[in-house]
Amino acid sequence: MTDADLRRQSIDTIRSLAMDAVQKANAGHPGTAMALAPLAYLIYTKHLRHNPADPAWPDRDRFVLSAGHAGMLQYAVLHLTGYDLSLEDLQQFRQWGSKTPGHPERGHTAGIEVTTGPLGQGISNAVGMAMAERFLGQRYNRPTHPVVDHRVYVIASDGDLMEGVSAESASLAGQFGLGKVIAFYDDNRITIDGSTEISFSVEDRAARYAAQGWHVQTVAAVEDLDALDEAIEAAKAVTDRPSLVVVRSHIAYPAPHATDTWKAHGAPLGKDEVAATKRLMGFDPEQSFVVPAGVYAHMGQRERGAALQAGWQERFAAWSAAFPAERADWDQVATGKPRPGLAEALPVFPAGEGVATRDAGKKIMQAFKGYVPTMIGGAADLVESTKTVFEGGGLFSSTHAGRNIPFGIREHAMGAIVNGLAAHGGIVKPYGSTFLVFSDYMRGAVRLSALMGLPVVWVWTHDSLGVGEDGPTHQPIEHVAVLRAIPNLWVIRPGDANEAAYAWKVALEREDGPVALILSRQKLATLDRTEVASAAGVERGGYVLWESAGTPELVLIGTGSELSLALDAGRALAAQGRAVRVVSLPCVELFAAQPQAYRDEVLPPAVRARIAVEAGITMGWHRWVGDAGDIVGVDRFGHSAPGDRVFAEYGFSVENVIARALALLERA
Ligand SMILES: Cc1ncc(C[n+]2csc(CCOP(=O)(O)OP(=O)(O)O)c2C)c(N)n1
Ligand SMILES: [Mg+2]
Repeated sequence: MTDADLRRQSIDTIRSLAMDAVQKANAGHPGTAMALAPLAYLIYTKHLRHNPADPAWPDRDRFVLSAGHAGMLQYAVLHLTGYDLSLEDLQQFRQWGSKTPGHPERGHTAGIEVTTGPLGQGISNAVGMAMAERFLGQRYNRPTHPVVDHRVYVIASDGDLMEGVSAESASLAGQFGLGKVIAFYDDNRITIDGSTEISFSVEDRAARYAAQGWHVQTVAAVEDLDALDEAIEAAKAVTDRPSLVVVRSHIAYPAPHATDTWKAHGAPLGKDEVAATKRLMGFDPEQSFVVPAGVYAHMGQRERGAALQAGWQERFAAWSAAFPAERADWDQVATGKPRPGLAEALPVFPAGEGVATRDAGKKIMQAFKGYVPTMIGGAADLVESTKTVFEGGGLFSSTHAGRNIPFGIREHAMGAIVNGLAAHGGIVKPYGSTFLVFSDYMRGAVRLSALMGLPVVWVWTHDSLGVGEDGPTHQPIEHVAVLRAIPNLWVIRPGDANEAAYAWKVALEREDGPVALILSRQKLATLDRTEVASAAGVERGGYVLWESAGTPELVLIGTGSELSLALDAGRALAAQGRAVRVVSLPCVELFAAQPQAYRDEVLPPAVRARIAVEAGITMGWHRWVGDAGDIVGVDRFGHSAPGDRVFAEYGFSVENVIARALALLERA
């Protein structure tokens, strides 16, 4: 068999595995996996610098299948190139407990870098990965000793390019000149609802990317391996701009009836069409999951991968010997933890002074920045407002990988890029920030950060009615509650500057998922911790802040800007002879994770008169106040006026909280 025959047979094996797996599962997306088999084959066997035996090798090239629905394409290639993914695993495609879920999932399957499926995310994650590569390369590489030097390959579909998030991230990739990004756009002119003639034919995609600063090439046929190869080599040679290769393909090729039909996107081809396609490709139509002799040997990458990694290991060893301090830093960063001493370095804020938690955050960041030297991030054009910055850290640009990323007004891409920074590894830990009200604009990425368990920080400021004059468009009402609804996302709304310091500590120390910090625009009284409990209670999610003498008959629960309101009301009620406890509950998720005994200690089940005070929708609070409790919240939109006035009008006053408490005590 000639080499060309082997290539052809290998590519057809990918197609046949994709058809078979989808057919067996009776669900999935065969068409694009089949059509793009030549591209995936060429990337994985020739260009991608990877080692199937060690998918976590730090300097490997990254590969992202942004068109996650074509997951079988990647599974088939991972199997054939030697990853820990067996033929049986492919046969279990989309089944309970299998290594081959319906869309690729990070941490679940060897060789999958990020979870994809929500279109537009993967290609945006790739931008973050390339930024991580740039930052770490600048930090660690020394002349003649490159230890961070790898590319990020992406396959994207029409949907990826249609989704706005990809336009935002492409704009940033162009701005920063991320030459390590090589993206392939599958120009198959078809989506689920039919031809792109109806929805995506006027826009010139190649021109759009060129206008965004990308190096753009076109390959007329994905079947033309030589042309593809040439384009990839040219893309590699362009190092000052990201590359897009527009590749014309025909969905489900070479299926005789399904090719170029939208039906082939998301449904099995059917037994007859699978058989007909196999006949065309010279495969036995009676058999499934067949890998012809010679294909494993031809596609296997363990040998090439081991050699590539060994070469790097040698450079790394030489670098380690020449630069022991850098190596020690590398090892510390590789732990994923802040440097020792972080807790002691956090500032303690004096009582009395009013400090907005966003301002406290700025001070806290300066205090800890040396303990997380590879932490980078930024705001969506709101540094002046969210106060998130590493002073002296420099800006991230096309010429310098500073610690402060100017994301511009691109919340959604910021979310996906921060996820990419985290997924790359070595960035401990990335963050993104904007107004809380615009967390909606990045929610798709935030959800994925939680699903992937990425250790990232979302910093959202201007957290309630306290935003004031900007009015209802800028006053987040339902946001904290709907963020709490995302599993595995910890949402912390600190009640004063010292709680903010502990909130940051929790965020920096969490390793298995994202943490959201909800900070205030307006000043909050810094509580006198000699009179109330230590803010360290934040680490348990909730704690008894203060209580009057005697067994409590009433519990007031506060978060964020409403904490001191709850405290003031509690003290006033105590002065009237009531036995009152005030609980700070800045992080519901952490509190819920505490042992029942601790939770009962803080919120004694016997005390049924409980009031929660939070300037947001009441949804979710019933769990903590119980069916006999009450909630001072906001179940309508806000209002344009000075913040104090809006708070007062909406019932966030000591008088109202006292009145509601007394009414509750009457009822209970
Ligand atoms: C954000 C998002 N919206 C919708 C979907 C559902 N969906 C999956 S694939 C797809 C479009 C398919 O067209 P294309 O992206 O061109 O992929 P192809 O069928 O050509 O492989 C859609 C709408 C999704 N996965 N993500
Ligand atoms: Mg398409």
